[in-house]
Amino acid sequence: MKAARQAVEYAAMQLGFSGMGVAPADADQGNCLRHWVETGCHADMSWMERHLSARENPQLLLPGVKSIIMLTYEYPRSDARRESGTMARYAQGEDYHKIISAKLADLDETLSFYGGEQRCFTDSGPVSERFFAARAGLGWIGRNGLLVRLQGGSYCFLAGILTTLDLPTDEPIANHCGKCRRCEEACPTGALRDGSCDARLCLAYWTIEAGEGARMPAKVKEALGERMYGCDACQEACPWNSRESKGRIDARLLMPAKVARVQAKDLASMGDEEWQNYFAHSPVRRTGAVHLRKNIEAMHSSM
Ligand code: B12
Ligand code: SF4
Ligand code: SF4
Repeated sequence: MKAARQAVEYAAMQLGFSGMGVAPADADQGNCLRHWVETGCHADMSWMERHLSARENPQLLLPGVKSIIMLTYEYPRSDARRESGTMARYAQGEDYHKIISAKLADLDETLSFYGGEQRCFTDSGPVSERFFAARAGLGWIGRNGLLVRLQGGSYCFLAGILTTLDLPTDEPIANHCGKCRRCEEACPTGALRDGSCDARLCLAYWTIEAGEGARMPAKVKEALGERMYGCDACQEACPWNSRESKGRIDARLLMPAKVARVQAKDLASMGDEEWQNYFAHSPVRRTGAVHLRKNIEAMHSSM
């Protein structure tokens, strides 16, 4: 199956992915995930609970799966809205799910040619993407809980392909966090502990995922600052992110000028139609105008 691996790797690089590695599908994930859910760290993300068995056992997603191909796709390294309500770097441009899924479909076709059956995902299925990316040698799981790479740090999306093909696998690399704890120190709410992120305290959870009825605790609100959507503090602090990445950035992931310029207060008072006009193709759309307005209100009441 060396030829299949070479073919998919070549195609992935042509399609703009910046890295690829392969993990064995039966790699032991330990009980970190179960412990995380059982101790309530997933807050009200009940989907994390519902698909726990599948996350722990990829055979439930694709019977006969032998290998998991993990891929990285770069996203912008700067925040275009520094002055007017910040947005997480990953969400600056068009929705990555669509961009990456189309590329994964091409890779699926390549693998089918070699007789494989596949399931593809990019933050769209119950698969522990960071675990398999680290097992595939793409980087290590840092104290910020993210996949950190020697080249490019953590500013990348992860995507993967479960396949029934038995591909040559990669070895994990060493953890290079050493004695550094900058991410833990930089986290405004103390959400990071022992390399794990407690969503109940995480600003990314509160500004992106929290359900309609959830009320932001005072401690979280006080720490919000200018964050309108998502949080990058534990990535900004990481020394591995100050190194440039080799991968090129897809222009569709850059923020359109009109979104970069509009003030948070103007977004909050916009009607639904105008709002759609700003965020029609953005991942922010999934979170919705109501949630974004709530974030902006909380931002202003905490300052
Ligand atoms: C739920 C979720 C969140 C939640 C919870 C965060 C969290 N840390 O889990 C919230 C909404 C808070 C969130 C926030 C963010 N997220 Co998020 N999120 C996810 C999601 C959907 C699942 C993650 C998960 O399973 N969490 C549960 C915990 C327990 O799992 P885990 O930390 O990965 O641990 C596993 C392994 O690491 C392993 N493990 C860890 N330590 C050890 C030790 C040993 C010995 C062993 C054996 C195993 C092991 O075991 C665990 C189970 O497999 C993934 C996509 C996916 N399907 O994987 C994206 C994902 C992790 N998120 C991503 C991003 C970009 C973010 C944000 C940066 C967004 C932002 N800027 O606002 C923040 C960062 C917050 C942070 N520091 O983690 C990217 C990360 C890319 C990268 N380079 O790592 C992902 C991979 C999405 C993607 N496809 O690109 N996220
Ligand atoms: S995303 Fe922000 S709040 Fe969440 S763990 Fe990182 S620094 Fe802390
Ligand atoms: S800031 Fe330091 S401890 Fe945190 S992930 Fe980066 S290198 Fe590791």
